[in-house]
Amino acid sequence: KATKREQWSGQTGFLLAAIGSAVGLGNIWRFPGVAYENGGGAFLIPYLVALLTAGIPILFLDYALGHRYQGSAPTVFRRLFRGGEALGWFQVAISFVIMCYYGVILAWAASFTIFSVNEAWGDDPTAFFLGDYLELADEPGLSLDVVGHLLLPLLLVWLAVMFVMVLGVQNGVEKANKLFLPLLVVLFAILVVRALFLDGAMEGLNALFTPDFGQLTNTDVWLAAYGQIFFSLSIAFGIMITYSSYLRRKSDLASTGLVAGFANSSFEILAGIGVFATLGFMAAQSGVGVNELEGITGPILSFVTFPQIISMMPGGPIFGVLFFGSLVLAGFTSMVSITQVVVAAVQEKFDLGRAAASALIVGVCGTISILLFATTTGLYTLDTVDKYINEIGIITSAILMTVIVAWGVRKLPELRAHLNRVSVFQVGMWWHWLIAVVVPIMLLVMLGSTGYSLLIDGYEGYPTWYLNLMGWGAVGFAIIFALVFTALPGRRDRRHEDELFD
Ligand code: LEU
Repeated sequence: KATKREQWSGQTGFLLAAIGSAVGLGNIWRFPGVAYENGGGAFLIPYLVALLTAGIPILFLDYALGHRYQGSAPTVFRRLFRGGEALGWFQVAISFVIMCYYGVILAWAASFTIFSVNEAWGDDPTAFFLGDYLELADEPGLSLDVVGHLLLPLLLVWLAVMFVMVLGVQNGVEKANKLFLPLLVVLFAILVVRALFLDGAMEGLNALFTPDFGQLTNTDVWLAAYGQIFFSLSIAFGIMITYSSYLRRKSDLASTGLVAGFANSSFEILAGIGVFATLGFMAAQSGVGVNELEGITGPILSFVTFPQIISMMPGGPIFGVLFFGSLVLAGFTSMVSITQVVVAAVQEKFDLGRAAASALIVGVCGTISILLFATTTGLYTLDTVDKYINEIGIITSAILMTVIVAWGVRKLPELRAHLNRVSVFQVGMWWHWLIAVVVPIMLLVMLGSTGYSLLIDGYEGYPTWYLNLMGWGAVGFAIIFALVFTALPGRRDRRHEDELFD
């Protein structure tokens, strides 16, 4: 059966969905910590350079590929070159892995929205999050001890995701974004304004924005900036390829990309302001400098430090609901986008209906999320998988994609013409240089250096067997997944080059 491809209702629907995907947990719980650790205000320089030299160019590449070749990632790359399907499935595999743990963080955020109402964490938020809530084991490992009370929120998250998936691109994904994104902006704006009026807010902002220029010569800082950009913009692992494939023929790709890219970074900086104003308050209350505070990174920032602060401030519960509610809204629209990558790919390959494909994928991912991340060792595993799949998986995918398109099949001129066809913003030759030369070199250096340090120094002092199994294992899983799904027999693709969407 030749069903017509789903479509967004129009360009605005697509733009909102693209921003909804980009703005996510990464903006609120990852960016502020990364910026703080990497030179504060000075980090903004590498960050902007990374956005302009890699983020926006690869965003354009994803858009051009998805829109021109009209398909999910495996379909797009198969149409692009022989054997390309495997690269597409590699991207799908990365999305699948991220999907499984992203849902878990979303479930925590949902629980904490409710916990905020009566400050359920009592007077020891650390013990509450790590002990009462996660029941975290002392040592990283693989326990099959599932923590019972984590199941209900997780189940609700998966059901909500499935509900949106079954409704489809226009009635599900687009509507969810049209509802949640504006709501997020309003709630988060209230939160930031409130934070700015807290005692000590300015000290916090100083800590974030005072540049430590010495850090500019530190390669790790540059690597962190490039690392942040891919996850944050949802690029190079299938999301934007999939989303742009639902755009109508006459769509302005490049201008939309610019708006989406800058909207995401603006939100990121806004989150930085909100979070640091709040940290400034905490520092003032505890009589220390902001740079003496601990617990400013990763899950601890959102789920331990914020609860501590919420308990200190007047009207804390409202602030808490705003903060965790924003995490849920932002995370949910990202979650939907990442699920769509997998659902669309499976649907196309095996000729399945939306409902069947969604049920299958959400079912499998839901089970994995429970067995790996809702156990007493779940936090360690989540942390490890996240690190390796981002810094090795996504970066490898981006290198393969840029090198093959630029040097293997030499499609950059064609793709640039495609971008410029109906666009107000015209993409110039600079784009070829960035995609063909600058991005691959930068990312290769990055991959080499991160890979080397992970091999030699490990990560967070976790045991080697564990890093091999869960970290390198996650990357290995993505490769095997790609090969297996490419090899499986599927629907034949009868589309020819000359039937391209142009
Ligand atoms: N861009 C999203 C974020 O910043 C993540 C992506 C995996 C959907 O949270």
